[in-house]
Amino acid sequence: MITRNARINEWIDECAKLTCPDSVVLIDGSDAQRDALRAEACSTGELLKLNQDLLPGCYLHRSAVNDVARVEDRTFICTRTKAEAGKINNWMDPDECRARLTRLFRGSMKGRTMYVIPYSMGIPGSRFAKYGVELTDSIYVVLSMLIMTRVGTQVLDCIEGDGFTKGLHSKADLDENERYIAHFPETNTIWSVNSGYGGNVLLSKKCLGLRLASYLGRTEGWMAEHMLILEVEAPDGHKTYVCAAFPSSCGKTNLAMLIPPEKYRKLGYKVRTLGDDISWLRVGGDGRLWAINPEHGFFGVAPGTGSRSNPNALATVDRETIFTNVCLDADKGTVWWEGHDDPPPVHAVDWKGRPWTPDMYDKRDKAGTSAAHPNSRFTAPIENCPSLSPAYFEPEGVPISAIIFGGRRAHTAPLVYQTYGWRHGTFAGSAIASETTAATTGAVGVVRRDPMAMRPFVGYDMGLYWQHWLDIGRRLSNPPKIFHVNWFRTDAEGRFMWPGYGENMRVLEWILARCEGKGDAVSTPIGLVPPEDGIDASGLDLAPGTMKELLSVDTAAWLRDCADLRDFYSFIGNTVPDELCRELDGLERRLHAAAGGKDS
Ligand code: OXD
Ligand code: MN
Repeated sequence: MITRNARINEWIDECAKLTCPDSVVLIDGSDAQRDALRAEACSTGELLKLNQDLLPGCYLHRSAVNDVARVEDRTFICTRTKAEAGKINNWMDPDECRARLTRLFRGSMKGRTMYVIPYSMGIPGSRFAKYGVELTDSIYVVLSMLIMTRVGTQVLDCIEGDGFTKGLHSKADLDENERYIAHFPETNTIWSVNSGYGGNVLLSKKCLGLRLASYLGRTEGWMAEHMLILEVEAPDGHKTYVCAAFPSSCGKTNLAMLIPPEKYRKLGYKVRTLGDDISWLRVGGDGRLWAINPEHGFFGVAPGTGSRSNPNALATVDRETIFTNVCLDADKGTVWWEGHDDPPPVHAVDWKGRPWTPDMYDKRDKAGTSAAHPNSRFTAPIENCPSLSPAYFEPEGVPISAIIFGGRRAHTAPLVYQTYGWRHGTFAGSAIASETTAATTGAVGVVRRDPMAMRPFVGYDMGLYWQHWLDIGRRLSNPPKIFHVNWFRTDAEGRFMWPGYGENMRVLEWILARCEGKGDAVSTPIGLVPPEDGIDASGLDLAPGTMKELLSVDTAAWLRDCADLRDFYSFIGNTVPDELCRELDGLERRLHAAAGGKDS
């Protein structure tokens, strides 16, 4: 008997009969068990122990070369009908999917141990926590889950009956052609097979934390969002909480760990971190929107992390961290990646385990020739973060004053604008888009619509998800104000016009002022934009006219964007809420009026 919960035991038995492990081991959350697993993983080469004097408790893992990222094309939502999964998600009939994956799981754990990981998303026992049990044949997954979530027998005590998400994961033989990440929302189950990459196999994160949670949130009246949470303390001690959603590679972890420029620090401003990836949001008794970060660690992208972009992240990963697919400094037993402060190691070993020198780098084949894989990661305990807010530990979370959406837009979106209210804000979220860069695709400026930065993570139909946003808004008597930012606007030479990173505090300052009914704003067709002197640019070395340009609204570009959004809405289909269609009509009308006004 593995646990005292008969439902959990029955399910473990069923999965063990299918996958045939040599033994079944319960993960109890103890340091002793963790240490034994670390030692075992080092003995098999699954982990490499780093220099324990310089990086105590830190290890390096190298994944299979074909298994380095989330696989959206192999991720399925298996609802009874295809319509429930919607147009964006891949869908498979649940019976067909179970049959197909049963073949792959059959005997897949022979010669291996099946680990049983009971974990909690949120503080165990709190009203907002959700529980999961993940069965896996990977020690890397166990050790990563111990960092990313709250794991152990105390979680089992919180689970009643089948009130938990069932997650079954097997590395199997890592066959990329038979790799599946399948979600069964109706039975609260996840099956993941043939991958070892975090986003596909740490089933707490994207699978439960966003896809199943968004589905549960719709039926239970709350929201699961791809959002960071941060706290800003003003000089008078007043604390404001902000959530922000950005598509991948738009700097969520950096914003979550922002250090204000010296000028703000001297004035007494403080920014603290509550989360960098997932927010679960509920309507409070006070009519405000309350957020928790249900995770317990960071699974961040290593390349680009340096003392300019994110000193707090650097300090977070100097102990008890698992690095995946970064570069090894073979002399020092430490790690390195592109964008690190240090020069490349003399004896560097790249993410594939081969000797590496800087001259091998070819930007046309970044992944194949960089020392660290562009999607190499750190998995680090949240409590390591120097800027962690004590409010992270509040079981009921924090009241949110502002929601910030953002994307990577070279021209269209201004540095910041405020929407006219929850409905217009929901519309702005539905329209989030990010432009791909030449470095990643070869085609500059290809717009990928990524509504609320949730395109790969909504566990049901996108139109119904937007309706859920509108429905939640109606229950909020004091809703957060909704903003849109764009740190990535470029000039005629393609150079970024805004310095970003810590200087984003200047934009936050305007946002916070707006939340308090202060701060000037100019009404434009797209929303409320700061006047040219509305953002404090003192001490920044901006060329004359830059702020004007950053805050300008290019009517023609916006009209083109509206046409693209109209196509996207048609693709989503007739579940797109009428209210959002009317918002789109209104925006187009205002833009035409502005364009007409200018022409005449
Ligand atoms: C992501 C991540 O892919 O957080 O969004 O890993
Ligand atoms: Mn993410």
